[in-house]
Amino acid sequence: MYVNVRTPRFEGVAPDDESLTDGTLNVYRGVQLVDSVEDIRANALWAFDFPVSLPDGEYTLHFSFMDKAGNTGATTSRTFTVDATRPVTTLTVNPGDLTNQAQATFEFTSNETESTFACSLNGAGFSACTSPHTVSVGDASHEFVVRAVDRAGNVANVIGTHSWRVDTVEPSTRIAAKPDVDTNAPNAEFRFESNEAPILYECSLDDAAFVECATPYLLNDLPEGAHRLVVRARDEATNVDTTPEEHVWRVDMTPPLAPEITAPALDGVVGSLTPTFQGSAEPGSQLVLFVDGVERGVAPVEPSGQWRLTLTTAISEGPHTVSALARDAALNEGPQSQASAFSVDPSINIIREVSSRGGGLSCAAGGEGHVPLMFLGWASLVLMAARRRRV
Ligand SMILES: [Ca+2]
Ligand SMILES: [Ca+2]
Ligand SMILES: [Ca+2]
Repeated sequence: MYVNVRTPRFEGVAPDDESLTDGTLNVYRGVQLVDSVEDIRANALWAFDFPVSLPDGEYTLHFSFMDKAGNTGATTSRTFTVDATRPVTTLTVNPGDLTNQAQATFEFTSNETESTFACSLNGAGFSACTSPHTVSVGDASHEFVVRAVDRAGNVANVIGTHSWRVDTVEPSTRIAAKPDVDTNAPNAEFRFESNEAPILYECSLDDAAFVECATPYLLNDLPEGAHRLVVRARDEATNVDTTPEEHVWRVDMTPPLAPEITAPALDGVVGSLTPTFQGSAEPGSQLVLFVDGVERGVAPVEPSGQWRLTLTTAISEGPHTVSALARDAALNEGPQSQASAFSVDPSINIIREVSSRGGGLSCAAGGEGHVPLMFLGWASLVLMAARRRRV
């Protein structure tokens, strides 16, 4: 048997025998006598605490009575082990400081064989447990304590404790700042946000593998063309946002070519003080029109490459020049086209009107091209329009 005190208590009942005198109890460690207790009264219950402090170890006790003739009677022998030393508990496996697993498994040992263990979770009472020991807990901070109890019943004062946090919820990701969908900048700056902190981000640029990326996230010297950045937040418990955010944009550093102006034709004559201009330019770009070097309007260029712009404010009669440039979606501006001369002469409208009322007379006064020398009669009106084509 095991005892956990150094001065164990011995108890017994002496046989009811008038022929016996007092008894003697000898305690041995191996063959060495540790101490003797004599004068144990016969014919009675007897009990005493052993008078000598016994170091931890195995002992044998011999207990016997002597009869009145001096003969030693039958000897009773017992072995016992003194263990008054508390065991030491060691926690060998724990779930780490932070985990995304609701189940946590602990493994623990004692420095003494045949120890038993008692476990406590979050301050609850200790209950018997064995290693490995698994607990299921929710998203929160937790504390686990385990202590060994040796064969003699000594409870460890060196206990295993572990505090940890469970986080099973994946974080969210938001792109808070990003480049324009169309940009002429080869560098891009992103900013990310999440509902958790501290937080890490992982980025995938143009379908490359995800790599850790801090916010702000700067990209330099991107080649022209389409780009796609996918970003996902990853919390410290390694939960990853399974619905990443993405941004698609295009780097365009190439300005459009100078537009072509097809109407009015070079040196053409228009009748309107708010003439309509037409031509072609880079599809999808914006056409910026200049009359006499002054910007007079902006018009979209159709996917076909055609554009058309009618002035909204009048220009004066007489000679003018028109030129244009194209500005693409990334705001690259191409060169201005060479200035093209044209004239405004409202009188050709009268010619056109006269022509249409007179019927049957061909007239090229459609707002473009030249008007040849003509002579027309209508009522009392006689009008001569003379133009010399300058080619
Ligand atoms: Ca012990
Ligand atoms: Ca989380
Ligand atoms: Ca471009």
